[in-house]
Amino acid sequence: TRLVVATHNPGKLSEIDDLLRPFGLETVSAGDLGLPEPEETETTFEGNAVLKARAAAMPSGLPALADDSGLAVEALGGAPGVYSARWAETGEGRDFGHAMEKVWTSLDGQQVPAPRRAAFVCALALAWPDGDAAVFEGRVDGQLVWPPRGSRGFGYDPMFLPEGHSLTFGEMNPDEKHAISHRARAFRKLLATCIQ
Ligand code: ITT
Repeated sequence: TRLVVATHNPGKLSEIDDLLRPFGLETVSAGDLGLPEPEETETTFEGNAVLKARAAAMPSGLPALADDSGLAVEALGGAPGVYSARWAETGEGRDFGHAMEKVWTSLDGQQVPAPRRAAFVCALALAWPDGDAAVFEGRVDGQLVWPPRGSRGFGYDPMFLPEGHSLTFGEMNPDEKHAISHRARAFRKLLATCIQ
């Protein structure tokens, strides 16, 4: 049976494909099936992940995996959080140079001991055609750096320095990122539960 990977984000899709590769599953993207993108109306990563997985599994009749993720900055009370993609919206699509600058400038004048602490969070949801779903969360803690460094990865990767490392996610190759990323951690939890 095929698994729908319910994301329209090419950076995520490529990472999820890497994580799934060892299992030899046949996958198809939501975009290739012509499935519409649901509106992300929930206020939590888990809620949006389940919403997106169900919106792909129920109409397609196939199991579906969805990812809702984002950057949570401690000094910003967890923002941009579930709005991470929306912080990048400009009139003409997404611009993460602009989003990273917005995060950095929002920290100006913040009177907290460690204003640059942040985490990436990822909720992965697996849904079945009948609407049943399971969701798993992974996170990686780190610090924000300015200016951004590196051109690999996607989204906010160039400004995120994972704890205990000297390269930002934007400077790491995919395997280095998978060894510690929020997405890979959520994926390992999903595997531990779903594949016995
Ligand atoms: P789908 O809903 O179609 O999957 P999306 O990009 O709209 O794609 P989200 O609503 O989950 O997905 O937005 C998450 C945003 O958080 C994403 O656009 C990135 O900017 C950021 N993000 C998530 N994981 C990231 C990672 O590993 N590295 C850098 N940025 C990441």
